[in-house]
Amino acid sequence: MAKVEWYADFVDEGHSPLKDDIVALFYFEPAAGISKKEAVGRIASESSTGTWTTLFTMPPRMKKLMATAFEIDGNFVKVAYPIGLWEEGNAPQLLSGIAGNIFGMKAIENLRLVDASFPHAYVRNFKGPGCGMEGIRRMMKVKKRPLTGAVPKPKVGFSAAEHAAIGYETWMGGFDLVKDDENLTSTHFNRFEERVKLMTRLREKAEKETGEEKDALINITAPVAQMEKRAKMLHENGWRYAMVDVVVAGTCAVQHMREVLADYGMAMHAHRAMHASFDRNPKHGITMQFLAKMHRLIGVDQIHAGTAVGKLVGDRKEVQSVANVLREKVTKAEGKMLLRQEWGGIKGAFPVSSGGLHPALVPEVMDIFGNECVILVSGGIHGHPKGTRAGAKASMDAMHAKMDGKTLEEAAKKSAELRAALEKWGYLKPR
Ligand code: CAP
Ligand code: MG
Repeated sequence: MAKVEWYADFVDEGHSPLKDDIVALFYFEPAAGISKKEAVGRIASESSTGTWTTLFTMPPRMKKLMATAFEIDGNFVKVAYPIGLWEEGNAPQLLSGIAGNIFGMKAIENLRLVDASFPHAYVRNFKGPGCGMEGIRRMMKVKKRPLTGAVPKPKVGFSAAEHAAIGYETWMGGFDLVKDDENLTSTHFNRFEERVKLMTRLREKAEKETGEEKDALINITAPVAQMEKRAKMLHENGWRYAMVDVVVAGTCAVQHMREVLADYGMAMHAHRAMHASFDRNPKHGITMQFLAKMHRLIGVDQIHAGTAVGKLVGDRKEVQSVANVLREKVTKAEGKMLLRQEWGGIKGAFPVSSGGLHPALVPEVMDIFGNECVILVSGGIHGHPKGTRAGAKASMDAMHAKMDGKTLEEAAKKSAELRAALEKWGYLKPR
């Protein structure tokens, strides 16, 4: 019988990737009756030039564009992709390749894209973060400590005036940033334009009263033309950040808005809502490390990375590897979690730690991330027995205690706000 399929042509365990190849690491489980070799052949084929059957004819250049599965180690496989497969600077096209059809193949029971390493030939087509960590520290005049912020809670429902008033209390408690929640955009009770106007007024008041730089992560997520208008309005009102829900917005929109915001000299805060639909299952989907890598490459300035101690998934090892991907000049390989990545001139981006935090957990988050991060404490300040401003101050006092090498109990002797937070929550790790 004529040869029906050619998946085996995409497997060569002795293959050494070329300098300019993109190398992806997958976790895979073959379906019943499928060998590992057949499975990895399908992964390499379907994510590059192949299809399910042999073909009548093929131009000779195809040979040079085929991906090669070359290192099978248990349920992990590395696949080398010739650089010629990829359009310069087009992130969505890369995802359609190495994170596209392959997740739906019947011959594969489970598949997870763990990481990918990009050669300089690919990285050089991306600009990375416009501000980066240093640019944000200069912009906010925060030299050493983590940046801090909070979302008005409950998530949505406040009028623009109520929202701005809570924002003012947050700033006056010592926080740098007031963040919109991921599902707040422009609702009848809190129109974007109204919120910007009122927040601008209270930002100026808080900056005057504190002498500190204050800003906000105002959510511009919407169809792209609307996002452009919202970015422009933020810029015209002196805001230096904009927030985008990057997973729901999509890679094309994020790439475009990175350009728009960088032209304004503005930083992009990337919320990652929806990420857990594909990154929490250890056997299937796409890791947060890889999502973080793509967004640093595209050029967000900070992105949520988890807490390890809060209410949402992501253990210590994962959040630290995400932080490495975001911050390091060279991300070192880490077992079966991370491939080595040289970032060249691409600036580092801040990991954002948020979700179920309260003052007593701030030092532990700093143990995990160090100071090069953004810490968002939202319910954990608005639930403080003495209110938002006291909650923010309690969190700042906890942060300064950590930086001064003091325990929270010692610091609480001089901070009624921290003492009240400890009395309410202790060291609770919410689920
Ligand atoms: C946190 C939060 C953030 C989560 C997102 C929320 O509020 O505003 O969206 O941190 O998760 O809506 O839950 P709390 P992640 O501080 O009150 O929990 O950071 O893991 O992407
Ligand atoms: Mg939220």
